[in-house]
Amino acid sequence: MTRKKLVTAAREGLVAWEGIIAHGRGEAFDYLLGERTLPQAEVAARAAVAYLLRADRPLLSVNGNVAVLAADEIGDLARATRARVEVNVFHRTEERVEALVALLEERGIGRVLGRNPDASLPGLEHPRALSSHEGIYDADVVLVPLEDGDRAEVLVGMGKTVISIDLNPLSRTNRAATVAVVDELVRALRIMVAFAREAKDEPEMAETAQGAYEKAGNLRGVLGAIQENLEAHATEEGGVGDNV
Ligand code: PTJ
Repeated sequence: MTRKKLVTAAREGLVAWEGIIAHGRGEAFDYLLGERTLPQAEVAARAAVAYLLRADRPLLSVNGNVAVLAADEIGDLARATRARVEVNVFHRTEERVEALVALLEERGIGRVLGRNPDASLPGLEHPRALSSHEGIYDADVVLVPLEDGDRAEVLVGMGKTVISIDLNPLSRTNRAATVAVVDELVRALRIMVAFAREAKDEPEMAETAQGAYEKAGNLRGVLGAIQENLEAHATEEGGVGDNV
């Protein structure tokens, strides 16, 4: 169903064709993780929410894949964390930005940014650099699900707290991010929404969640879980298991 949704959306011009390739890469990593949320991802997701709740200017960045797969969850998270939402695509055309903003607005997200960029991220070529002062450019904490590595690095270089959601534990985005949530987009966002609702009026809960996250150890744990999963399959009778 997810694949079909993305392919249909790509034909309609909402999702970039590169987004279909990115999805395939994500699926492959999800198999390696055992298609479940690891405890490490849960810890990272809660820390990510804590950063958003404690931010002055939290911002959720939405690209084609994210709008098509998770518009409702993005809306829920934006409301629970009082974050702004900006459509910010890598493969930019004005028509696609307009269609994605309209899609998010139809799903009940008020005043989505992205139509009229008035700022440029340093070090990126023109269409990829466009952003809004009211949104990504002046945000202090930015959630960038399924982000391209170059842009994630630029945002970190600008001094922002960057939160990634990306199934590839080795991606440049995850390596650059302050908090890397290695989980499937919709699974991760649902955990984040639930925790945001729980912690939004509980500052100590958010502080504890932020303090409980240590990035290097968390990513080591994710790689260890992949290794264990592979070893379990490799030692099953008859060789590899059936989830690949
Ligand atoms: O809509 P645009 O123009 O902004 O383009 C969006 C894509 C995704 C094409 C663009 O940001 C891009 O090129 O991203 P990358 O560099 O391919 O990185 C996307 C990452 O997301 C990869 O590491 C994938 O493994 C991961 N990924 C794909 N689908 C999911 C995912 N992670 C979590 N959940 C998914 N459903």
